[in-house]
Amino acid sequence: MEPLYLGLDASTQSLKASLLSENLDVRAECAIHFDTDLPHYKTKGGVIFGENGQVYSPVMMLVEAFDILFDKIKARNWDVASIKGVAGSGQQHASVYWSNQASSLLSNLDPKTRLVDQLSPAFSRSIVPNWQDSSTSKECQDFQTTVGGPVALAKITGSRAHERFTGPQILRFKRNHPDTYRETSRISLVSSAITTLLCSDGGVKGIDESDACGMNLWNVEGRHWEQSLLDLIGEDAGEKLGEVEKDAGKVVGHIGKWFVERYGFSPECAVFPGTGDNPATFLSLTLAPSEGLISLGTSDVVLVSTARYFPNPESHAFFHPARGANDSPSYFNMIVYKNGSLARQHVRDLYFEQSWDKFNAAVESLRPQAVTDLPNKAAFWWLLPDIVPHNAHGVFKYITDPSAGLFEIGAAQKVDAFPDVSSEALAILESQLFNYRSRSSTILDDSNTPAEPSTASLPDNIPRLTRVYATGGASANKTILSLMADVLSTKVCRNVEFYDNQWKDAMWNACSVGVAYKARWGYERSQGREITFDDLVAECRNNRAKLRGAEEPSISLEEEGIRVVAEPGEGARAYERRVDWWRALEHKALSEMNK
Ligand code: XUL
Repeated sequence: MEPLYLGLDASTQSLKASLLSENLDVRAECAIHFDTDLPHYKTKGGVIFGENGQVYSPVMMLVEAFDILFDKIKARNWDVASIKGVAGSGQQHASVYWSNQASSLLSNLDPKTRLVDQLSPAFSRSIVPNWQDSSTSKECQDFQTTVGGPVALAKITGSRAHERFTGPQILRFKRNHPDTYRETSRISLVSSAITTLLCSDGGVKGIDESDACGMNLWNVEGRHWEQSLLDLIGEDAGEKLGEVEKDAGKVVGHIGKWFVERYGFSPECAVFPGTGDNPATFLSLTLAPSEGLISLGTSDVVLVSTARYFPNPESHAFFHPARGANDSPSYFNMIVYKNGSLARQHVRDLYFEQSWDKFNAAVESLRPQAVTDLPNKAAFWWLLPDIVPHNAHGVFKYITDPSAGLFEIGAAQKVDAFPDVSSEALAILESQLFNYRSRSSTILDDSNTPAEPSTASLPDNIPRLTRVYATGGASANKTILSLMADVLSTKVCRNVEFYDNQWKDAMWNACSVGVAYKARWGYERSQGREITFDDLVAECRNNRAKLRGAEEPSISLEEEGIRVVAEPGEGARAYERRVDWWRALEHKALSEMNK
């Protein structure tokens, strides 16, 4: 029987599973969609919108989703008896509150009965606050005041205070519901709650260290809960949060009896620590230091992998999600922008008759083709108050003086619209991509002091990502990908998989696949082999290539599962010289916004 590995992903809207082979081929996937498969919880997009910015989901919806996901897996005859290891991914920041009955209920589950009919009393709080919640502004202020402001909080916890982060959420819960808080025995993140359910041995499993960095509570460099912030919450906050799991590939238990007897899992199937959905995506790409990901979705997200800790109030620094207890620490940094696809679509609809073809044609007709084609127009579309730059709002367009120096903006002229409509398409894309280029370069620039990035003029050849992966809806747009390669001055890649005898765009779910990789790595280590996560994934890819009969056995990653979809052309050199020019314009827009 072929050994298999399972990854689960509890995201905002669904619970998904991916089944992988020993060499990390994705064999099968299935999903439960909360709105449609569990309509009685009455969620929209997986959540319920309450008052005063509250956004949450019912905790029992997640539990019932487990019931029907595993029923579906059984109906599809997945060979669960051959699964050697499993790990879960969960939406970040969201928290689960266990009652003091949790332990005995979890260790005495009846395999003949659904989880939803047994576990309701295991939770002290019936809801899971969602990452879209914005009800904790007061608590965020309190967090920052406690440690001396946003920069200080970012230095300690990897991020300034954010309303969706778990620490401020817990504090608000305690203030509004002190009795229920007192009745709570343990607090999990969604990822560690999944791990707890999978083991069902009575123990509430530790929060994963990478996911703990999304809480505003974890001292990232010291690798412990930040005492001053635990004290701010008070009343046993440390005991409720428990030990953090610092070895991402450790066996934390075996799959529970409920899964063995009800569905036929092997009792030997090992469970590994779950992690957050962004760390899991990071794993699915095995990002090496200086590599990055740009996800072009409703909001745009940029991930930058680094060997050093670079906390900055504009980004979130996370611990690497696949480090063993003895591995040297490394990190990834995440920047989240609200005005992603929404703003691009707005410009398309306003100027290009809702047509991407027309939008793309405008970009292609004007984009720089040579080092001398320096951009001289920029447009900042902050339709929603943005996260980065903090609270930026409004629309600002500039035409700059062609006689000004390379890095200067000269007498930049503010305009309502560009004289040539085609410039609207190029200017929004360039400005968004310059933003990702500029901030990823700041993170990668070793001469910058953490939390106090330099604003001095940068020379040509400022640090850049050595490779960037593009995901999300807009990554299907070839013009956007090609401009991305130019503005970021790097190769743009996508994951591909080999089936029907050819390479095709990988359609699998990155988060559940990323944690299945982690289960595969953890299992290898549990067999007594010391190997890093990245080496294990590379080894599996090589094995796959050999099995496929590829001519070159020690094949490079580029040929085995990763396709370069765009490379920088001549125009890249023009953009390279204009990063500082763009920074000066952003600065100008922000100062005019505040007038
Ligand atoms: C990240 C964030 C979202 C959630 C989505 O900070 O809030 O990406 O992780 O599930």
